[in-house]
Amino acid sequence: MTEKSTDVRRRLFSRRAFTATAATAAVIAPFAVVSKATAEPAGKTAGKTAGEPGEVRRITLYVENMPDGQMGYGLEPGKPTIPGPLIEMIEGETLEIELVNNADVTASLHAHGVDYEATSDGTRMNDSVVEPGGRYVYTWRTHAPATRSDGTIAAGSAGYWHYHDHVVGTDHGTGGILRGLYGPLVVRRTGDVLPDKTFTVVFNDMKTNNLTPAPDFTAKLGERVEFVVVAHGNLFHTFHIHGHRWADNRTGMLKDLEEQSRIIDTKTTGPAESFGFQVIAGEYVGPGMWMYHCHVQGHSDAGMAGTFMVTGAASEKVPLTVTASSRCVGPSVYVAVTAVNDGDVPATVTLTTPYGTKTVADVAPGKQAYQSFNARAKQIGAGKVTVTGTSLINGKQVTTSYETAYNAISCG
Ligand SMILES: [Cu+2]
Repeated sequence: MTEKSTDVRRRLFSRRAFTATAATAAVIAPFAVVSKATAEPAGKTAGKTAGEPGEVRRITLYVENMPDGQMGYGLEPGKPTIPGPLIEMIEGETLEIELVNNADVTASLHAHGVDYEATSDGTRMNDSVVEPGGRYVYTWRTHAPATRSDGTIAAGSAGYWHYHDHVVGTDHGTGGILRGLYGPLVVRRTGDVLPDKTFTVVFNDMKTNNLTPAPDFTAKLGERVEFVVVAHGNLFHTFHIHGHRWADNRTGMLKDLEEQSRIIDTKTTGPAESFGFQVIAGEYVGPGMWMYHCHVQGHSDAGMAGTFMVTGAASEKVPLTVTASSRCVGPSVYVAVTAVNDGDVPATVTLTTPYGTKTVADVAPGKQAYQSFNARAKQIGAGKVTVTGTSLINGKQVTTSYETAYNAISCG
């Protein structure tokens, strides 16, 4: 027998509180990213891009024990998360990470994708591990793309990478990774479009972010959402998300209309591989509870599935300020109706009264549709006008209706 969809939903939603912290793990962002990102309100994503690389930055990362034998990295003592905090860099930057080991076993920090000396590789072999109670500084460098003297291209560091322990349990960190010592590392290129929010999905053997079922994520319709997907352990996984798709390239976005990168909605990822992409939440599909899951059937059936909840945004309405009034022009009554477009996009506005209807196409943001309707009478009772506005919002045609009253009036 197949499981009823309501049962699936109940199961998927039965531990929301438990996963909330995992979905909102802390973020380490380069200064340039922070200053740019806070310059504009969330949702206004156009033009929000990664800035120039900053100075050498230094952060402190804590390794700690967690309940049930798990372990996590955190930016503050007593606040470890699984996955660990999102660490963002801009190509050209150097990050010094002081790892403080508050756990009861020797731990370390090993990064993928960035440049480092052997003494920053997080292995026992290079003595770059941290005893309980100890601390150690790892240095990660990054670089922009360049042309070598022979004309070939040296790739830049930008990409969706990750970090993890390399010493707990075995000299490969097998125990540390299993217990939760892993996290996302995003290296951006100057000019990259920044997301409104980033979600990390780590398929770790048969768990997702060390949880079963997988955690749930929430975004507003139209928000630019970034997913970082990592696999760990001994299994291959196929990430899939419903209703959304991306380009199979560095950013997940097409650079221009000519780019031929394949558009996909599934990607298979093996141990320590990672990728990332950005989507506009609900674009062309609207709000809803969109499932994401590993598409290896036995894995999804075993709980490697969660939801990407896209809620309706405020901008899902066509915002109009509507006023109506009755007045005398000589002996005749007129009903005047005004609708101001308070939105960010043009709206087609229809004004409807008992005395006639008028449609004004493409009313620009800040502009108004206006009509004074002749009632062809000396007096009228109180009544109502209806105004509808229609706009294309997030690729979807949205119509919103408003009603406003006008007063009774007697002229002449
Ligand atoms: Cu899987």
